[in-house]
Amino acid sequence: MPFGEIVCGSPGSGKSTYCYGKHQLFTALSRPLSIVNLDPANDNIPYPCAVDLSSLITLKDVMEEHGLGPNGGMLYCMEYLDENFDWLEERLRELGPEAYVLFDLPGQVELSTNHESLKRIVAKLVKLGFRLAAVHLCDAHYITDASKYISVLLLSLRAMLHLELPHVNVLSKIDLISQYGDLEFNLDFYTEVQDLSYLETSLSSSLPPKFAALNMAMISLVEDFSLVGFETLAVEDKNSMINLTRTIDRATGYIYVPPPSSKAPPGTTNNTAAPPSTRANTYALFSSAAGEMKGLRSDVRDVQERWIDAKEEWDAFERKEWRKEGEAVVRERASDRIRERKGGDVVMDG
Ligand SMILES: Nc1nc2c(ncn2[C@@H]2O[C@H](COP(=O)(O)OP(=O)(O)O)[C@@H](O)[C@H]2O)c(=O)[nH]1
Ligand SMILES: [Mg+2]
Repeated sequence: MPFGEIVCGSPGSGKSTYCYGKHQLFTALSRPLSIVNLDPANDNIPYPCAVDLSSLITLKDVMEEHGLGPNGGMLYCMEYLDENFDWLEERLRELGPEAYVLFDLPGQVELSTNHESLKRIVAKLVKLGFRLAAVHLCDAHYITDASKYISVLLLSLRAMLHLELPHVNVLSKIDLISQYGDLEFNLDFYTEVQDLSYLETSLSSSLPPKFAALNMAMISLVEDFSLVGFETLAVEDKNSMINLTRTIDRATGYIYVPPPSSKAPPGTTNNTAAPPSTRANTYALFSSAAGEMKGLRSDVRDVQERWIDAKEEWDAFERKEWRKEGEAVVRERASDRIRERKGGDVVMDG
């Protein structure tokens, strides 16, 4: 039974870049990964596509044929995919039962908050046996302004309630956050969605007084659900990608399932003949998987230090480390060449 991620978020939030980053990371880790592009407006796809929606339908054709604008055209494409789900099913089956699939979605917000097609597509994927998590990307820029932050909280909450999947909210492009000036609170205030009433002052100073009550009502709505929290992502930072991957692996349940080839200790799985994603690995569950996540920058305070408090120092440090690594590679190659040449000489002498 395959696992997968529904990668959603507004246009430009970094969905396709994230898919490409994940492709690079998983290639380095030798972990299987297939990417399905479901965004008919994705022109320059940076990653290798296992399945591409544009071979079923293109936004351009829809717009021309039905006289629709880009937004209506996009919704039409999703409805069309919903109705022709067999096409997708057939291609997904070719990826095999052990596939790990990323679904790169269009950025139209209503798809993940109101429109029924995506919800039906997700339900069909779940019926096929997919274990999915929604990975909802939000540009970290939004946390620099209290009212935008509230809107991002509501949007995330709405997507969580609509898609009804295990949900991982992500503040993307966190590496750019220091460019937008000082944050009013530390990063953990925003990621852990702490006491939102602190935002009251900045909200009432930036909006007319008649909105104050509305703001407070929205704040208490988000707090009542206490569902929303955020991970952070800087796609080019390996540690950031690894931390996020770990969180998602927990959300989908991937970490609890041993790979098909693994030898589980006796008595740790219920039925070794059962399909892999129904075999709960209780051994992993209580020893490592449910334990605390430790890794460089797995704590949001370290993320704050890396990208906000000491960004320049860290940038300089990493540049120095990369240079050292580069020089080591050059030295190694040079000594390999010398060794090869010497080896050649010996043969010639002989
Ligand atoms: N600095 C930075 N830029 C990013 C990051 N992720 C995405 N971007 C940039 O954001 C822009 C939009 O990304 P894209 O993946 O096309 O967004 P999509 O519309 O959600 O698929 C591109 O210019 C990316 O290079 C990130 O983590 N850091
Ligand atoms: Mg995209």
